[in-house]
Amino acid sequence: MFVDEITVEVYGGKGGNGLAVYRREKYVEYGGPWGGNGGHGGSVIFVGDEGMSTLYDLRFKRHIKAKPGQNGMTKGMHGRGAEDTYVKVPLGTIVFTEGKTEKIGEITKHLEELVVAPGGRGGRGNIALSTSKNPAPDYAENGDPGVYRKIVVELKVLADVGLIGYPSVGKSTFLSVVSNARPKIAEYPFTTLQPNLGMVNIGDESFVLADLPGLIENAHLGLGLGIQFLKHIERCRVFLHVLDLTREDPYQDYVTINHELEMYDQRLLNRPQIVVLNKMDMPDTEDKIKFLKSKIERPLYIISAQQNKDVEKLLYVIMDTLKKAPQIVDEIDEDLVIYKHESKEPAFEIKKVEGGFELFGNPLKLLFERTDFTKDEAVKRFARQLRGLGVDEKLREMGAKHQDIIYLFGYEFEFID
Ligand SMILES: Nc1nc2c(ncn2[C@@H]2O[C@H](COP(=O)(O)OP(=O)(O)OP(=O)(O)O)[C@@H](O)[C@H]2O)c(=O)[nH]1
Ligand SMILES: [Mg+2]
Repeated sequence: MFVDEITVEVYGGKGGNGLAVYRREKYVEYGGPWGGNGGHGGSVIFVGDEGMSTLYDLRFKRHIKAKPGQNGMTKGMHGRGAEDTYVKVPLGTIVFTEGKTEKIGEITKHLEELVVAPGGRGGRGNIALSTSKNPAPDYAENGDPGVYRKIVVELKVLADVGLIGYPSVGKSTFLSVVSNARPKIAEYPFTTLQPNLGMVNIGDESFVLADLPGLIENAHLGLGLGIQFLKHIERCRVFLHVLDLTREDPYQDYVTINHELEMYDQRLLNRPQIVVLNKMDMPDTEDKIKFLKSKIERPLYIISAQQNKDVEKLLYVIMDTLKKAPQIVDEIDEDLVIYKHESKEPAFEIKKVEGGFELFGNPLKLLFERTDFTKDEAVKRFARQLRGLGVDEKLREMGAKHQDIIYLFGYEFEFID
């Protein structure tokens, strides 16, 4: 099965918890704080790999989890930060948030990295939390949770030239003759199930050629392998349209394929298109060639891919056409807001509910999760943090009274005023 769009869940690793312990030494009555910080949680990072051409691997990795950071230790030792989890993806991979509302980023170069789920910060231990006012805190911070996200990963093949045509006309054969790529070749239709890319060197120049699965009538409606491939074709700057001289009516094939391009996106008809008549080695092709020449207004190139006949001449024509071809502006990308990691959301929100008030908001949740609620001091600190954010003030403004219930991420507190 061909995969070019896939939803995966990515989990940044949790930061390690900070530790609260005291130094104990013989003959020393009071030890100072002695707990180290938690290590940073690992991130999930996509990395470009020029050797890959599909998202097939991700089909078996729907949940990608990075490792948690190590907890802080005694004697002031910090927990080790977790290693990041790297996932190789092909060049041309675009990552969106769920529902494709926002673009997280895109990978276009070999070894280019994109953090798709950052790991959480490690919690501070009681050494780091000590201040002149409170030189020996008996609490530490919990590590932050890592970012969890459902993402949509999409691949658009990045190729200069795309081979289009009916199944079995010899597209893969052509790619195999002009590049090092070794696509599957066979006499039955739909041999090629996913795009194959090859680098074509000609003189001291080169271009990337994509061998795409064959198209048939109503491909734009999803017939055959369908619309997925039209999406790849969209990005090629030049089309190499292969016609098979052994087929009954190659002219009709030519018309049908162009009609499919038009139905998918009218602008595709304006892309430079080089028409290649393949399988010239077969007998009785003269009449068809003559007929095609009279009907098709574009220049025609007659070759035998299998016997590598007149192929090199064609490569120079392709290179020339490519140099004159306009760059493709990607309209889709321009509409999208690039996803920003730093949030502009308010620190908290308050809603009046039955019997009290409810607090929510991600920044607030983070402070909540950092807090070790088994320690009085840590809870007091959390209360101070809320006051610092202006929560108390806002609650009063909204009419909160002493001992009203405040609901907070599944917990209940009393409002003390
Ligand atoms: N006689 C002759 N046969 C050819 C030539 N080029 C390709 N073929 C044969 O045509 C058949 C189909 O070739 P492929 O290269 O697999 O065709 P394709 O266009 O990639 O087909 P799909 O992947 O199914 O879309 C194979 O049996 C090839 O050996 C040629 O120039 N002459
Ligand atoms: Mg093929």
